[in-house]
Amino acid sequence: MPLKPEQIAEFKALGYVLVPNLIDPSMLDNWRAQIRAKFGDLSDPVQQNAAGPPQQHREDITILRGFRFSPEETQLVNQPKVKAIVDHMGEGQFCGEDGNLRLLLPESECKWHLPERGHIDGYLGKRRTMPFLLGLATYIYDVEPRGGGTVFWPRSHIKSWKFLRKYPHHLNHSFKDHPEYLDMVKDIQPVELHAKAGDVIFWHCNILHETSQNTSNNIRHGLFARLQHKDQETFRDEIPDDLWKRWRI
Ligand SMILES: O=C(O)CCC(=O)C(=O)O
Ligand SMILES: [Fe+2]
Repeated sequence: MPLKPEQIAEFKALGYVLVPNLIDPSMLDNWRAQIRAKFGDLSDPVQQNAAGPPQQHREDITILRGFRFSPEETQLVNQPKVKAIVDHMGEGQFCGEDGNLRLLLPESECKWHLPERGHIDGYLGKRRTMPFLLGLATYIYDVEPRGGGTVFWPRSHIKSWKFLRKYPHHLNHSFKDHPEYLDMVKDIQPVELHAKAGDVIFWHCNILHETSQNTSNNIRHGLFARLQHKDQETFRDEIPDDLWKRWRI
């Protein structure tokens, strides 16, 4: 089941698309059971810490590092409806393994606000381990508004591409803090993508996005996978004259 034409149009225009209901409820139950079996009761702060310490810059984020669902058929990238869409978007050229499970802990007493800045997963400064990628995100439990949905800056993938066309040497830097880039994206209203468990967000590697804040009472369980292009080494420094050159949509 590939994307519908209007979903492709949305992905191209906004830089992301949220597709409802791509994971079977039985698989969601399987994932929840695997997480419980491995980490116990994650609502207990001691268990959260044991599963992965808070991030230095964000005490409310814990990444369950290195954890992968098993067997492989249970991984996000191998869910039939997800795989069909990924294969369609890149004609089978996107590959990679399951991503990180990121917990966003509730701060129910805090006032919710949008993040001020975003980051870009592709073109990651000097290391640039994955310059070209397709991002996937799903939530393992429903995420309500202000409950920790990832925030995206719509259409910023096009701004990133235009910036790099003008300043190709910035491929080697993290250009997201460049004054001219900041000026290009300053009028964009970021959007919090809250969603039901099992909806999947597909996003372009140039899109600005950021972890939000969770003022609900529930832990946000986010599963994020980054699928690289299998031939990325052959075009590592390319800034294409057509943004959709390597895509098949
Ligand atoms: O935690 C989030 O909502 C965003 C995660 C993210 O930026 C990433 O995995 O690349
Ligand atoms: Fe990211």
